Amino acid sequence: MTAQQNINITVNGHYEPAVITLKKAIPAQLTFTRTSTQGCLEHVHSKSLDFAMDLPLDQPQTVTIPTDQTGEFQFRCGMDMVHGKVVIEG
Ligand SMILES: [Cu+2]
Repeated sequence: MTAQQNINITVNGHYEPAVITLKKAIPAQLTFTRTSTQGCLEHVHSKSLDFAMDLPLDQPQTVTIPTDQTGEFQFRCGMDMVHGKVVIEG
């Protein structure tokens, strides 16, 4: 039984990994670390996961996301050009 789901995402012109699969009802955190000035990825946001934050270079930023619903939830860069998604499975 996993008590917590902690996912590290590297932001390096894109999101890696770009697809993150999580289990429903287990608390989850995403930690974004931007390691490149490439692109317009200094901001990340998600309407469906209800977060928005800046990503200072080489400073990991962590957000807690809801896991109460199954489905696919997109997150995007500041200009909505680069996408990633969280898939929550039951
Ligand atoms: Cu962008």
